[in-house]
Amino acid sequence: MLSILRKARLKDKEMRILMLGLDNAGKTTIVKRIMNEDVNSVSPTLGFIIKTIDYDGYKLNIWDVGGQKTLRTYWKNYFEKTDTLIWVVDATDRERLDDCRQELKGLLVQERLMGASLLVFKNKSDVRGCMNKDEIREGLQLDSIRTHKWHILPCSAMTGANLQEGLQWVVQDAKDRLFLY
Ligand code: G3D
Repeated sequence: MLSILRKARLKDKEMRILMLGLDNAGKTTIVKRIMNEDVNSVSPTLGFIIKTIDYDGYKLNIWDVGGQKTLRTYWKNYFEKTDTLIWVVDATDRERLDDCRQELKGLLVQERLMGASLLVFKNKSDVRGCMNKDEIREGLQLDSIRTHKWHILPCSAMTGANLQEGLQWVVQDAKDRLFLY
């Protein structure tokens, strides 16, 4: 049933994207950069922000939800109808990589997120000495994911690098799914 509804929406070229990650990963800055807004005035997201972007003929509704530990229990309220989960990782935060892996693992077993694809944004890639793609891939144990189609992209909300490529992947994945069902 869920997949039929999802397909109907994809046919309408409308997608629901849930952007999650630990606090300070750069979620809000990514959304602002994509929207061409000022990225120097970002304050922590205490609730959620929804932004709609038109991309390649698709209407992308991006939900940016606060990632502080106290807010993570509310994440589940946003799972419904998610087409793509964008998991944002702070590539400079080695100390919390394990925490980051556990939070992601917890999401991927959620029934209401089954059927959603996963894009991992390795954010803050502009910072020298940050973790590389393989370190994040191994640290998050991405290769062991069997339940979701996934992809990892290094990006920077500061420079804007690879953000459009990320949206392109999201839209291409939606197009591919229309043929799969
Ligand atoms: P969040 O929404 O995931 O909690 P924010 O994260 O978007 O609030 O970003 C947290 C901090 O990381 C901000 O710095 C922001 O400027 C910085 N940041 C976000 N993305 C990047 C990036 O790609 N590169 C670099 N170098 N910094 C980034 P402050 O100083 O305001 O806390």
